[in-house]
Amino acid sequence: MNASLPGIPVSASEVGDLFEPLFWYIVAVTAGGTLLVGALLTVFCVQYRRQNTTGSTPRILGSHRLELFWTITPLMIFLTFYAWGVYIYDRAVQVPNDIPEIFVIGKQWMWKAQYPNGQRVIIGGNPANMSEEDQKHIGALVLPLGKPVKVTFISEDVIHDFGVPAFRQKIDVIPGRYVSTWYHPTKLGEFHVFCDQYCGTWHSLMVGKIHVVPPAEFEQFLEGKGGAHGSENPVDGSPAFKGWQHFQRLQCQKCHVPNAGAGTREHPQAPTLEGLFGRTVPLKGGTSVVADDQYLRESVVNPRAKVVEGWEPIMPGNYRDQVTEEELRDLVAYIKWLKPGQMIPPNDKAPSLNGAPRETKPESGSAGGGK
Ligand code: HEC
Ligand SMILES: [Cu+2]
Repeated sequence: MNASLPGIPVSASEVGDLFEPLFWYIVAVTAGGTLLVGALLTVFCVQYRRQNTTGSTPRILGSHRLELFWTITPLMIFLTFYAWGVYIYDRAVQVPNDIPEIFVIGKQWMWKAQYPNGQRVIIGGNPANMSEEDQKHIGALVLPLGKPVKVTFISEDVIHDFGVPAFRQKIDVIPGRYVSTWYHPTKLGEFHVFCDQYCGTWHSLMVGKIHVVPPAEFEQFLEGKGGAHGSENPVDGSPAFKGWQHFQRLQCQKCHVPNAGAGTREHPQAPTLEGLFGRTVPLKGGTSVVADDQYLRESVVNPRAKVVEGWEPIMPGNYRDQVTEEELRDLVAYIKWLKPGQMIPPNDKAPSLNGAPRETKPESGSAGGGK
């Protein structure tokens, strides 16, 4: 249903469209229940009022059949809310595979979004408190019509919540943990984003817009021609490419060399990171863990939490002080991209919507890892 009633935003996503009928069904059933009870109350009050003042009231005993009827009937009706709700909830939380991933960081008091090719936008916030670079990216979260996207969130500081009324979706954004949802926009237009979790003085600045645009316009925006949506800048490198730069700056390659253990160096100090993503990693103590985004992030900021079997816990434990959540995300993107023999990303201008490292500015001399 899309009648735009006052106070009820239009529904503009697949989950929103699924949710609308359920919402109106619950409104109808509960309103119907209220009216029925009210009407019966009125009728009974009139019909069974005390009419004469003599004699005693008749004694009426309960009926089990009646009790069961008016207990089980409403129960069954209300359980339909549950069944229908579970179906939609499941749809909302199960992120489809193989859809592009946008990464959003909540930060007092703005949202920083990054697209797979490195395009960035900043939503909300006070321009006076932003770096000049960030100010150039103030805009809206641009999404393509009819194409589902995955959105992964993390917070730099306190708990925030990314709420999109038109999509009928909101998700808590928590420090130290990646959480994901997905949006499938079904309508063109501009829709509100709110921070739905009180997060300090300028909580009210953590608001902005989502622009749903035709896919062709979305591609243009990714390439940096997004004038109407903010972010006029050309893309300055994919997350994986930036991650590789941080990798070198932080000297990770002093220990993590290509093909560690396969004879590249006599005594490698650390396991190779190539092909790590998605693998099952044996841990000291006999347990194991699948190397997902969360594990990669934790391995960098808290290396003692899970120590890889067969290696000494010598990795420095203070990287969290040296990188922002954004830079951490780039590092994770770089490690995810690493396949055997890929330690040094290609230095070309190939389009990289799959997130492969690339750069758009020529760079002199690569201080590549493991040379
Ligand atoms: C002083 C050497 C050293 C440095 C520098 C170092 N690491 Fe490590 N790293 C290790 C060792 C040893 C392990 C395996 C033991 C463990 O889990 O702590 C490891 C484990 C890891 C793992 C988990 C590997 C797996 O197979 O599960 C990741 C991811 C990682 N490091 C990333 C990084 C990144 C990113 C940097 C730079 C910011 C870095 N490391 C810097 C020594 C180092
Ligand atoms: Cu907030």
